[in-house]
Amino acid sequence: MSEKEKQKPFVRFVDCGRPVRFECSSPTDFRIEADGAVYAAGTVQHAAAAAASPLLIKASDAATLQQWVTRVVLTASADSSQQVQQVAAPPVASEDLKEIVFPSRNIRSDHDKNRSLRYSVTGPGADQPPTGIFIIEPISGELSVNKPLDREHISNFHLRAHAVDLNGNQVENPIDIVINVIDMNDNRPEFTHQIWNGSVPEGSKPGTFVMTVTSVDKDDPKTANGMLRYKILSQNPESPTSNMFTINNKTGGIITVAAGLDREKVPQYTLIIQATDMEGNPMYGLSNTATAVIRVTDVNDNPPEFTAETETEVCQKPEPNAINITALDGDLNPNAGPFAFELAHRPSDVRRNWTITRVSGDYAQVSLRIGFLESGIYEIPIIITDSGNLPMSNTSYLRIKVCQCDVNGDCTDQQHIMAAGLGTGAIISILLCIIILLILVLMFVVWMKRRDKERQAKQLLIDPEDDVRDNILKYDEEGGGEEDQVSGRR
Ligand SMILES: [Ca+2]
Ligand SMILES: [Ca+2]
Ligand SMILES: [Ca+2]
Ligand SMILES: [Ca+2]
Repeated sequence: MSEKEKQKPFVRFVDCGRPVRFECSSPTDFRIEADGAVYAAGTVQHAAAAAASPLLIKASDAATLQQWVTRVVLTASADSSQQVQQVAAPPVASEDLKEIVFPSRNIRSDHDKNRSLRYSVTGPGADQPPTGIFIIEPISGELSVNKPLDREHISNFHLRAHAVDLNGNQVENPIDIVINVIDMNDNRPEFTHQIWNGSVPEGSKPGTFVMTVTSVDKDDPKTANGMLRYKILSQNPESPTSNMFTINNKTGGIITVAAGLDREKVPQYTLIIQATDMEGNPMYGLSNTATAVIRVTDVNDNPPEFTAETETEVCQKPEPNAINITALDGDLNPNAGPFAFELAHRPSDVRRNWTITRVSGDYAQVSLRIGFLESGIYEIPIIITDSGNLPMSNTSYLRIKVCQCDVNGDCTDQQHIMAAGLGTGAIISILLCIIILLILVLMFVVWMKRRDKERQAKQLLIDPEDDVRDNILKYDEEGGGEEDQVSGRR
């Protein structure tokens, strides 16, 4: 690069009307003016030196805090003896300045000082499909971007620049121009499925792998624009804790992080997963969400039990009375029914007195095995076993009241049932209340009778005016009662 060239800007950036501030990555070799013009501060000998530390130009918008960085690739002229200026120092076009004529670059030959030249560019992006992206001003040699660029579609262009005189004679060898399109973050991460289905057995330990979700970003994965990070936004239901799962932020692998998965309580969880580019930066990154549905699969962790009634009555003599029993298991088949019903071996009289018959998978009948059983209350231990691979069983107690029955098979010794139903204390209390009530009634009747008799006696002997007073005095003096009446009669 000659001294004269150093006085001219070799690339000029435009601010697109924004109040941006330009910065240059190697201020010792280059400088950038406020108007976007880039000057070489020293002599750039070879492109290889520049390629080792690429020249980066940063534009910052102080108002919105947005920043744009673009890279200028410097390559040597095809032949330094040729006087085409910096034709091989191509601009790097950026995706986000799509419709702006940016950056412009003059392709000029020193020959045009003497004669008029006409410039042109050829290759894909110029005269070959996709045509017209790059245009060159024929007289000034200014190269510009004329159409939107999309790195995700075409990441670089190879153009050739030509200079001919007015007679059509080639005055320079054609120059190669490589234009690399700098990636901009113009694509959101996209999940490959909107709904992801996974499953995990209940009771799994923390750290158990569940599933992996995947999102893709069309931007350059070598830049932050295409570097994704995952996170769980929400979990529904938040039971037994709000953080039952965690996600590997780079791989999207979901694992359990807490104990307490119980299908019988929460058979399914729904997670909202978010993927964000710019390495998960919440301020600048673009995000998208998907749903992960995690089914909790059944494990045999519940023994079967009686469905409801565990207390019943039966006649002393067998037939036709059999007791129906049904069982229920919190698990799903085959960890639940069909069930096996069995009388316990102990106490020994259980199997001697009773028999059990399975009617269906979850239904059996208990009946008397012997011809007669004394009235009373019997607790029958029944072992119920489920069909799980590792079966679970449970001993449930059936409380049977054996009673005398009439011809219809109904219990006749109702007083026993009442006695059994009410506690001794309650019965005593009721009897005491009745006795107290009877005493009160008796006292009232006696008092009424005595009053009537007194009245009849006084009416005959004493003046009616003094009657009441005298009666009271007498009552006070002698304490009242039967004696008074008796002495009065005498
Ligand atoms: Ca992106
Ligand atoms: Ca992009
Ligand atoms: Ca079970
Ligand atoms: Ca279960």
